[in-house]
Amino acid sequence: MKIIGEKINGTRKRVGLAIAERDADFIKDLAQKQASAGSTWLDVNAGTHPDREPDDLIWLIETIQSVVETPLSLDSANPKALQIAVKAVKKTPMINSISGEPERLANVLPLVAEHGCPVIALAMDEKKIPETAEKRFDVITKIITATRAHGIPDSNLYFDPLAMTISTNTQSALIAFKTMRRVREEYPEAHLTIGLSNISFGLPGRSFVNRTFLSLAIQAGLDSAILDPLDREIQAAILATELILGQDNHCLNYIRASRKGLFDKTE
Ligand code: THG
Repeated sequence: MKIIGEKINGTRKRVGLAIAERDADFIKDLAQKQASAGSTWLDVNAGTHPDREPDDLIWLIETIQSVVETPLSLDSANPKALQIAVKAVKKTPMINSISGEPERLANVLPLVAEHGCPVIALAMDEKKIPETAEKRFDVITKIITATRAHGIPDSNLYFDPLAMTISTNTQSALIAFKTMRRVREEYPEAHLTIGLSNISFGLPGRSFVNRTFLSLAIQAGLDSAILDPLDREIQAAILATELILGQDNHCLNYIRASRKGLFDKTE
């Protein structure tokens, strides 16, 4: 399971403030903690000001890269910001994200192909999220036709089936799982990812919902996720799920985490 650390996101209040005030120490600390917690990529989202996004993104990238070597996941819907950001990174970044929207595909796929980037593709069109797994899969097929035409290998694709909140549609998780299983069958080289915390929005006891969803999603084929890597209970749930599903040879990862104190009580 590859983790994309979610914490450097300008839509979070404290991070938005740090970006506005150019509080480098706060961002560096988030970068170091998430890197030590085993993130494969650190998501970098500058927030919601389109006019300031390119400058904010560059400052974030340079600040993060001054303390960690972990590759970044450039989280922006703006192709121009992505183009500028790709030039500022030291290591090949993940692009988060494309969708079935023709304009976004046309603008971003050349960049992805040229730099050999892994890329997250949302199972949605021009800002519309299909209601059924079948229709989400159709969007995914449309995307993969376009990525293949640009010479992008399926193994660089991370499809995000989109976890809509269960409180507004009780079938949301099932739709995501069904989409994932279909991708696993039809495009076995492609990967799957998901933004974990959406699923529980508006519900009490969110962490229980998130963790249980994550375990079931791993069984449906999820092999990466955008989540809080500093959450020990999420980390423990991932390790226990992989252990149970026979994905942890000789139980090594599970036992190693135990030796490092992951299951120790903190108080
Ligand atoms: N798919 C893809 N990319 C994404 C998402 C997705 N990027 C953004 C988002 N969704 C994932 N990132 C975050 C980052 C932080 C938080 C949630 C998702 C977060 N949320 C707090 C919470 O849920 O309680 C509230 C905010 C706060 O702490 O201030 O921290 O789905 N491809």
